[in-house]
Amino acid sequence: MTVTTLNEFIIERQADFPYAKGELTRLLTHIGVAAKVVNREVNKAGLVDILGDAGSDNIQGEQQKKLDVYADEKFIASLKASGECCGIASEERKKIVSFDEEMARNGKYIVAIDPLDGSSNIDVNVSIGTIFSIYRRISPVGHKAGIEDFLQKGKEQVAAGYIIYGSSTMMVYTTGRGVNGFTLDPSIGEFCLSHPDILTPHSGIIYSINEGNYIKFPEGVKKYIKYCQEKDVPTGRPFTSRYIGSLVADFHRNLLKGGIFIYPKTAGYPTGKLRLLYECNPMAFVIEQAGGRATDGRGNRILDMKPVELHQRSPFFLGSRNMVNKAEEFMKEFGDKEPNMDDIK
Ligand code: AHM
Ligand code: MG
Repeated sequence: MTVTTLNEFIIERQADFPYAKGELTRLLTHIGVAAKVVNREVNKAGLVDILGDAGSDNIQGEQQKKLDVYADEKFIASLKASGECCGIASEERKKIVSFDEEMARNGKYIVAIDPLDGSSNIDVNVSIGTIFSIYRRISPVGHKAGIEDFLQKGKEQVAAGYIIYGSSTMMVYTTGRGVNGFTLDPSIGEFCLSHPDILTPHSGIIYSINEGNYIKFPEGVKKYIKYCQEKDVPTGRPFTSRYIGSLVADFHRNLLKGGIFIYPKTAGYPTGKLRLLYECNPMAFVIEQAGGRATDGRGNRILDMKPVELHQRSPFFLGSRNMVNKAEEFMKEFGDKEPNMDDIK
């Protein structure tokens, strides 16, 4: 049996882009290398003194774990070393990182990244992931990257994907020509093509939402959840509820099996919780390339949103096309206004 490694695949696909000079190829390769390094640490996290709080809060005010810091540093170092990336936006950093070195200033790409998503799951040995999004810079080559390079619409992404550190470690990505998944074979230390041309089912039977927040949800979401729970044999209802609390893991399962993931506006998060640049946009690109949909629940495509700030949040509805359509019908009929915090205390 022949195996295609991630590197072989990336190089083969370079021919898809007639003007490509191998820059994106090198960038993706470096992401793969950093993923292996982070994977090694994630795997042995229970063995060494790397678990626990790093003693600092990230800019979202959420507690940061040591592995978040480690992953952030490794991905940034690897992207810088690629020579193709002039700047990075990371969930872990308030401001963009613009590289000063000449080689990096000549890089044509910028990367938005969530180095270790689902961090609340690290110390309980539950799947976590890295999410990345790549754009062509709009600032002139030779200069440092500027904020305008990062505030591009998601539809301008040239590549995006994620790494899931799960029961197996996988990298799944798209360059706008379908979605491909690679599983890390630890015996040879290579990502091998295991899931070519991933397509998500148009309908599924899984819904993923943090139901603990039920009373904080808009009426449309509450009614949609009830719809998912009702018995209706032709549509496969009641649906199954699955929620890990790691976007990457919840997304990956639903991508392969069919389903819907929702993080709506809530009384606590009036603009949603998930970040547009490095959580919503890359996943939206992947799901659309797999035949699904990603919106804000009000019919607005995630990839069409113009970001106004780096750490902007958005309500997020994504997954199987028919399920997202249905959820949006409920939002339209019953409303998408989140309740007031004072009213639910
Ligand atoms: P993080 O970036 O701090 O890890 O937070 C993002 C995570 C996502 O992985 C997940 O989908 C969501 O937060 C879960 O949030 P909640 O615990 O509110 O359901
Ligand atoms: Mg995150």
